[in-house]
Amino acid sequence: MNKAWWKEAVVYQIYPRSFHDSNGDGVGDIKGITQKLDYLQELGIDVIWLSPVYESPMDDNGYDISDYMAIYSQFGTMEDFDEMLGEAHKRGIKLVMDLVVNHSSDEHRWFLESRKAKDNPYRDFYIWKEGRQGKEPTNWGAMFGGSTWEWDEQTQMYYLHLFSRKQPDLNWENEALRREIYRMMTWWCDKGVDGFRMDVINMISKDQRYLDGEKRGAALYGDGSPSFMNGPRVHEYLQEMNREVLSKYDLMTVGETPAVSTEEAKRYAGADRGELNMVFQFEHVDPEGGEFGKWTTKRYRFSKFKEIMIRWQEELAGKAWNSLFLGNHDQPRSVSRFGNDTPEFREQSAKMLATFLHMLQGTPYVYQGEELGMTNIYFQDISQYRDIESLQYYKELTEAGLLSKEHMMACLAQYSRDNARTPMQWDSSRNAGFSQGEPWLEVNPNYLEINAEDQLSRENSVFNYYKKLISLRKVHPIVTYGSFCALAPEHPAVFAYMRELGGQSWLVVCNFAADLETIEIPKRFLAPDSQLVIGNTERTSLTPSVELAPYEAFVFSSPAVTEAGV
Ligand code: TEU
Repeated sequence: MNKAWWKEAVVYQIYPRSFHDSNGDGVGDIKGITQKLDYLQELGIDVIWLSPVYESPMDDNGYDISDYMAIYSQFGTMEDFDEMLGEAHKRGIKLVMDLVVNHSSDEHRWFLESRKAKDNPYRDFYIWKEGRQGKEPTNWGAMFGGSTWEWDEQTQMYYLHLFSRKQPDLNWENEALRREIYRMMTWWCDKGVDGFRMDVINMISKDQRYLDGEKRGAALYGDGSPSFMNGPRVHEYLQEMNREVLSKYDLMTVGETPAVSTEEAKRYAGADRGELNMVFQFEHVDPEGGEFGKWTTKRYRFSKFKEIMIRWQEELAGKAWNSLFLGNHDQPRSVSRFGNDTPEFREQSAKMLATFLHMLQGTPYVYQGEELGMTNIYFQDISQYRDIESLQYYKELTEAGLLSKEHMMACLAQYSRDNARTPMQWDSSRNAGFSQGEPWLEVNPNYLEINAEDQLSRENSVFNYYKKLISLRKVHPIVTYGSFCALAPEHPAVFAYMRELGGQSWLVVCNFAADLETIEIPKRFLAPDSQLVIGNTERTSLTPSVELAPYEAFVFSSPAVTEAGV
């Protein structure tokens, strides 16, 4: 298999608004990040993925960009950015930018021009359509509620927005637009950034027929996704972007691609495709909702989750590269969702999840606070939420009488994006050391028990467990390049697999349940030269049949690993 630095890396995602506030205005900022680079170096991560820091009206916390080449003033200045980049590089940490080019803000100069007149030179930078007998051009529902079409008085036409109405979709059919984007990307690359995480990049090409989507059950709108997910020209655009920009630098690129299959993923990230290095797939984190999508109170099903994870490992092997994640700024906290966030099992299950994820083949992503086992916040009142998606759906679904307020609050408690966005818990001082001012979103009151200062000082903390896991990757190529083989695929609570490279095998066993579970151990790990690599219990040796503690995880090597690696 071809070696690459981004395969060997561990990525840490920073959501700047919630990471660290250096000036007491209640909002995280770039200087705040620079101040915490030593912390990240201590953890051992190689790459930061920085959620958007560009100029923005903040309708969607920066995923609505009004100037791609300027920094949002509450986050700091371009000098602050350059300093952060330089300081990160000094510590051997690379920086990957969030590239949001499916849409811009409606306050971007291009859109302000575009909406002025039908013959404005920027008109075709966006997607404008006539209505159908006084109605929207299609029946599509937007990702944050409502229609995907907004009527514009000035020129008496609708514009398309797959997300909020303040996020008009850019028209990738237009070559002039594409050139502008490549120019902007080149500018960031010349500045020295190390790559891009590309927001909903599989939605940039729209089926030009603009057909109505299927309407399910009581849903208010049709599902337009067949017309824009993995659209007709998306691979052509990415190959062009690769030729024009990406191929000229040594970058890491990861496409955010909701609703992508393994077959599609191989097209985006296949080694020989000249597109991207890897994609984020979402099959394993898509809640099994019904007609209201993610608005459900259902917990995940382990058997389904396991089947999905195994399939991605097997089908991408040798052909494309996996990105590995259990949480991000759009998802619930991983320990609350896949582990157990009660005091009894929180640390244990957070370590188990980390073992499970970091030992798979692919590039692992740590979402800020995950390395501390930070949990969902379980807000009691809708006024505590800030996220546009949570607020808009609450309004839409309860006002239409489709879901009761109580039920919607329960859904939000499980799946609201604000769960991931509560401020980072640094220490036990006021506001968890996040800010001297009033935080823009409430700090989780459990910061007194869960915070970085405490965990750095405790050898058996979640933080120190992550640190050890990350360091294993640095020493043992088997973690990156070893093949994957699933064990006991039918086991209802245990996820077990083997990794192999050269003459070495690693056995990874993770109990996803709060109960004792039994698992049979392959013979070679019972031999005298088999050895514990890492684990979250006192266990140091194996028997043919092992009774696992709740949320136990371990990795054994056969034969034993050496300090210098294998
Ligand atoms: O998210 C893309 C996306 O598909 C979202 O609908 C995501 O699945 C949803 O937030 C889950 O509830 C990206 C960004 O990660 C997100 O923060 C942005 O809001 C969105 O694009 C628009 O830029």
